[in-house]
Amino acid sequence: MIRLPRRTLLAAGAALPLVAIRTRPAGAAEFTYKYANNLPATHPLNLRAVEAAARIKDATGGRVEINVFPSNQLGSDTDTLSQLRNGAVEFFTLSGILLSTLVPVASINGVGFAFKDYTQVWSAMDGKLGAYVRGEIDKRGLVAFEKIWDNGYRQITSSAKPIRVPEDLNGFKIRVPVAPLWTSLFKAFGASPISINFSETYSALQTHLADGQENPLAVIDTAKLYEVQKYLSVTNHMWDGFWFLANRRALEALPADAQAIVRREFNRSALEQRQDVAKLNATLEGTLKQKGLTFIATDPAAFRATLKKAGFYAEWQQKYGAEAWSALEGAVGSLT
Ligand code: X2X
Repeated sequence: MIRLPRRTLLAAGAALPLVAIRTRPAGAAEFTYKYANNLPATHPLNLRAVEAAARIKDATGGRVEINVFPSNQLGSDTDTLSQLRNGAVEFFTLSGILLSTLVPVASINGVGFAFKDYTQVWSAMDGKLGAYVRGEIDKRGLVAFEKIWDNGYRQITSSAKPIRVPEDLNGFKIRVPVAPLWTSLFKAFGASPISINFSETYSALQTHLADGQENPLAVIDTAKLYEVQKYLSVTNHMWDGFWFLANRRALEALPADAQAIVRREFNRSALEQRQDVAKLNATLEGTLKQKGLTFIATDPAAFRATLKKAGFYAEWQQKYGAEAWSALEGAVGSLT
């Protein structure tokens, strides 16, 4: 046995706690972050986000662990946006239209019947219009990654009566997400929009607080809204996407290389998720018919004309201002 002077032993002992503080338990991450969203775990957004989180953990050598919380597990969209801002949640995907309660111009992609097709959507959102919106988001202390995720073209469902023509919306009690653009659009149709967070939507339809709602096919399917709705009118009345948002302080707390990895992998998953939704869109009409929904074709020109006549486009042109409106019209052509 080697005899050490007492002084040496004390010094070694004193050093131990320091060593313990510096060393993480094997396998524990240096940064454990939360990513919240409002969609069911089976939606392509969650399937692809889980993949991104696994790639991030791998590529950062286990330093960054991102736990995915689907289905508003951490709170409604309204609550989660507050949590994102104060840092209780580090990442959140939120519809740009809902984000407009904080960043007004972020709802601009939801202007009724603005985008002709997906080619136009992606070239605008990956191009100048998207860059403009991300710049405005940036001013509010949040970071939006470059690639927006697809929610989709929205369609109207109903449990009461089929919506075939714009006049059928007269007095129709329709759940809309909590944002002024949605309320304005359905008021322009003469409907009675009720603002309800997505987390309460299924039960609002089940209890007939609302007779209808509007969402893309992939949401109607994964959230099982077909269980409480009868008709689906193919209106394509607006295109909606989810910005992948980060709390700036939390993102910037990561080492630069890890920040780049996080950004890269979520952007990659966004592109893959867009493809997933495109594939689903090709089959979901059949799936949802089998699950009991009656599909109704509509004439988009008639719906658009109603909006125009009600002054919807003039109102929003004025609200967004000349710069934002010309960024939109630059992508989709004249709307007024
Ligand atoms: O709340 C909705 O309807 C949803 C899921 O489409 C959005 O996030 C806007």
